[in-house]
Amino acid sequence: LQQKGCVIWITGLSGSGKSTVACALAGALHARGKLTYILDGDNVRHGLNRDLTFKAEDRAENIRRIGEVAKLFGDAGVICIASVISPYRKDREACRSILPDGDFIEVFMDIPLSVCEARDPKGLYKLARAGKIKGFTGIDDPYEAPLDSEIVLQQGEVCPPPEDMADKVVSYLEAKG
Ligand code: GGZ
Repeated sequence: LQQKGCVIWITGLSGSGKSTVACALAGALHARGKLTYILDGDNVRHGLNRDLTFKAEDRAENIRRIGEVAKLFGDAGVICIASVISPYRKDREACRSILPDGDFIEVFMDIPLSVCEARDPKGLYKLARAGKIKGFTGIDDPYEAPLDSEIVLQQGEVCPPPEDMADKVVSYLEAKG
């Protein structure tokens, strides 16, 4: 396998498009003959992390485990794409710190809360506003936006196709060799 592993860490609010961009990115990398694996917060929480809640300590443990698993994939030469809210800066930085320099590439889905809430693909914001979900990120729980991500993905009036967002990540990886 002529491929160096790394971790692409996609952070952002619920409904910001992390999973969609992760899938588009995996597709774009597959088309270039690269082996990838997606660790999606929502999915991992059904298996490996099913013992964890959404309180801060459990979110930290969720991120720590996903970071360690992502590192194992990276060691195996896989491009591991983690798509998790990961709301706390220190938890994300802890994941960065266990990887060799340059192997942790943070992608910030810089989408305003108002846009994520208007999309509300699973109706979770509505439930959070109604007080039926407590501690929902962006509503009554914090999201600490990254200050110096390798890549920031934004949208203007209209949301760019996920493939275009994924291409920005691919261009970054190509530029870094
Ligand atoms: C945030 C929540 C919550 C609370 C359930 N806060 O958009 P989704 O639905 O499909 O993905 C979200 C997922 C977040 O899991 P993560 O493992 O990525 O979160 S973290 O990194 O903060 O540990 C959302 C759903 O779970 N969800 N309750 N209270 N998101």
